[in-house]
Amino acid sequence: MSGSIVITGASSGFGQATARRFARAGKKLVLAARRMDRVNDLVDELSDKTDCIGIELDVRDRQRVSKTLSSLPESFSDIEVLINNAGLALGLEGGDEVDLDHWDTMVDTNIKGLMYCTRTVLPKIVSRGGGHIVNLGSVAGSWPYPGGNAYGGTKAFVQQFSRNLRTDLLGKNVRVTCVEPGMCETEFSLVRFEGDRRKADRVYDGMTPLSAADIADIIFFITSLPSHININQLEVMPVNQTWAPFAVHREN
Ligand code: NDP
Ligand code: 8X3
Repeated sequence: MSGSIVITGASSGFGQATARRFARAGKKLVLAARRMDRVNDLVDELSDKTDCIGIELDVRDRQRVSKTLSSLPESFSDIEVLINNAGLALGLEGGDEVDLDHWDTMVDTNIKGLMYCTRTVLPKIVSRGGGHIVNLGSVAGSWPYPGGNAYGGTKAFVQQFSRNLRTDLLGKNVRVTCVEPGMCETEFSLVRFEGDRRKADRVYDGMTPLSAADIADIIFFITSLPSHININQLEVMPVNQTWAPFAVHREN
């Protein structure tokens, strides 16, 4: 019962690499993002390996998510795996200085967009008799760092939402996994710093971050396990990243 794999945020980073990984295995792909030029390039690249379509989707648009994901061409409409990957961080300012629009955008994309996609696709997965939801969380959902404020909050939502879905879906043969990476060099920091390449590059300077292909391999592994196995959460960091010690402000 091999159905299609829907990947949101397929125009870059993890989404793009995951599409390439699944294409190598001949899986049928639905690739979604806002930047259709990139999605179309990816579809062209992968089309000789597998059946593949691109769809223009802003996950923040509730009506459009519902309409688009409910009206896929028939040969792609049997969705087996949804990879809720579209997401972003904006800024690293402290909570007393932050641009409130940034918080809105992160909540609208990372939380609400992920909910819209899930709510649209999940009944289809249940009615086909099983499948898998993979949500992209982050180490920022478990571990605080300065400037992580709302971004970390959105990823904490993703973590707990994933666990709660597991409990809702007991007996329905649907797997749910929250993948929680640490530092990974994609366009993530370029987006976070609004196109400032120097600032983005400095994040990964002098250390070896994870790559998008590393995360794609992990997602492929999780979804390829025998169907009675559910990886609930998978936290992964580069070896050169760990947690910070407690910070103490001293008066003297
Ligand atoms: P990239 O910036 O490289 O890719 C982000 C993807 O999300 C793009 O394809 C973008 O497509 C898509 N996206 C953003 N906003 C929307 C939207 N409103 N509607 C539809 N698609 C959208 O970053 P990553 O690949 O690194 O990030 C992917 C996920 O992994 C995110 O959820 C991120 O929070 C998470 N993550 C990243 C880590 C890292 O260090 N890189 C670590 C932990 C988690 P487009 O702009 O074309 O719409
Ligand atoms: C992105 C990873 O460590 O920059 O989710 O927050 S981190």
